[in-house]
Amino acid sequence: MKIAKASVNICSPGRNFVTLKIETDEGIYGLGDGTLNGRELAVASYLSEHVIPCILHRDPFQTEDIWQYLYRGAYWRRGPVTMSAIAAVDMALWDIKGKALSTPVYNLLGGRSRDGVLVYAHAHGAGIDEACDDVARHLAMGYKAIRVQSGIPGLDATYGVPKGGQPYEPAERGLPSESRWSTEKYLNHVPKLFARVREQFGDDLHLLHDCHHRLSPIEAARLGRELEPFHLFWMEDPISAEFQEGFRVIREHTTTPIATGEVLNSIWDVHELIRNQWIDYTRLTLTHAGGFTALKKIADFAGLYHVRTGCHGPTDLSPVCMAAALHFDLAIHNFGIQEHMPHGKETDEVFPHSYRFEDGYMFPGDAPGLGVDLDEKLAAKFPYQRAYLPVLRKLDGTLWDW
Ligand code: EZ4
Ligand code: CO
Repeated sequence: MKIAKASVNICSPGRNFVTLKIETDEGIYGLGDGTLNGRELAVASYLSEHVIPCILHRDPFQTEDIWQYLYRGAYWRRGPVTMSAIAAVDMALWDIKGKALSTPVYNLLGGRSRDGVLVYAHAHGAGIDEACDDVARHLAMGYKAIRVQSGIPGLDATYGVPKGGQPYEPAERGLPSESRWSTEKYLNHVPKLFARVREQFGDDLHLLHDCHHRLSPIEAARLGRELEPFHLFWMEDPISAEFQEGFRVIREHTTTPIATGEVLNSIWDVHELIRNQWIDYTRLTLTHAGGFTALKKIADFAGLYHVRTGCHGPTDLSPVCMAAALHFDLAIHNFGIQEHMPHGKETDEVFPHSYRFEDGYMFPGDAPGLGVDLDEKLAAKFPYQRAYLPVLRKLDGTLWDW
């Protein structure tokens, strides 16, 4: 079997997605997600102009050699654009392998290591009362793990809390919006939020929180320590993820488990964090970190240090990535949890899939390959629209990490 053709689909059914379709001379095709929120066209042109011409006529079963060719062979390595493009190819090739062998991809990764994939939902509210109502709503849906974010008194907008009642969606169409930030107000508020949530909902529920890169190591240490009585599953991205050594300070001060890595792209971005046992969960995703071929190695390395996985799973990764993540999560040994932000109706219709949610767990389904498709006719009705993530400034106007 040979790769006969490959094409990039860019569509916007609710938000932008970049999908690579690889077709073989035997009529089998595979899909890969290359979506990079706010920088979609960079990955699309990297694929069309620089990657597709190099993979034609190759054997699609050679996932390791093709991965090495695109990574080592390109001389220029790493970074979100490159690694998302490599991931899209890798995912599509594993999809082809599964379809050619008539088996779901998880069987090619070691087979099922568990019955289902524990997922966490997002609960949020303008204040503590509203956030608690949203936790109750997600509990009623069956979720066993819930991330909680709430508005901060004195700040107009906060990460993870949408304006109005709609689901949280990080990207906004048009140019980037700007909002203001105060670390002091945030640090004073968050322990109160979790005190209330634990008091109201008891000990069984797994609670998570995303600091979204905004603190210094010692500020994160203070927050982690103050959250200890509420036993979080994890405190996510307390500081900017590329500052690997900064995590040492946090670790020395608190037993609150730490997760990071959704913006990281390779083993070289996390190996100090893992080797020094400064984190408990890696957040790297298949799409932004080079696909199955790369993430399997990162997970195996992390497993040696009792670090588990918690793949990023926002709406800005397509259902192709969600499907791929569920195969990965079901198969690897040191799986921790999977983020689940359900896609909107339009997205789900453009990407029909076999995965499903039931009683707090997700299941990839038993369709051969990834079990996800792209309805290209329907996708054409939703053309790309420029969109960006917001930009953040401190109250005095200093540019800050969003
Ligand atoms: O801000 O996916 O844990 N989830 C997150 C996400 C990220 C977006 C960025 O595109 O932090 O909401
Ligand atoms: Co996050």
